Amino acid sequence: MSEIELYSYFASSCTFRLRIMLNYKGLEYDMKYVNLKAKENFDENFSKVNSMNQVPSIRLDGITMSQSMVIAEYLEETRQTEPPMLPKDPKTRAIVREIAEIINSGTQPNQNLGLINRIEELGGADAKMAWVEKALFRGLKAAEVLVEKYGGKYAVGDDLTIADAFLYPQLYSAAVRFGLDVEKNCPILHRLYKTLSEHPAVIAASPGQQKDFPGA
Ligand SMILES: N[C@@H](CCC(=O)N[C@@H](CS)C(=O)NCC(=O)O)C(=O)O
Repeated sequence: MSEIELYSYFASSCTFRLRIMLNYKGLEYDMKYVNLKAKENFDENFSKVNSMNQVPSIRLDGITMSQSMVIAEYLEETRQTEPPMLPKDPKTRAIVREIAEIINSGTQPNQNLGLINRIEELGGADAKMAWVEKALFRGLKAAEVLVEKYGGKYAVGDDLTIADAFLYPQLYSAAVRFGLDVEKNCPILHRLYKTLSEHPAVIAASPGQQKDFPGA
């Protein structure tokens, strides 16, 4: 058994962020699968792991913690790589966090399953898709401005950072889950998406590579 356990669902973009980080850092981790479609996140036992009834959660160093941004920072503080995923220069570090937060608090919550299902109930499938497209591109276009200014090979400079770990799953959701035209709306992020999709840490973290992927 590994010293790290990750509560994961193949299609969860928030968990995908941490799978990328854990892979990039070369850390061994065991998976605990939580099927969101089957609402296993609302099981009593899982409520004790994550009181928001969401994934991801992680068990390591004798504690269980939730919220992917918090976990990402903890992993970086306790298992730093060289070069680090949070750059040492405070200004560059702030840009990385800004991009991650645009995704974490400004974009992903607007595509969460419960919310978009409710929009569909109230307004139908077209209303749901119109909402998703508007909300996702509002966040992604904001991130694109920063990547245009500060990006290099990756989102910020030439090294993979937490910004990439947060951006890639959101771009994947936009393109694959919702079938949106990322290339047309965010050409710079689309190039980054293509670059990242060839990184081994990203490939191994992808939904289709997960053991709980339907048909895997
Ligand atoms: N801010 C949280 C968001 C977690 C989150 O929204 N998780 C989604 C999957 S990506 C989830 O579990 N959704 C099921 C639900 O909310 O019922 C984080 O970054 O960890």
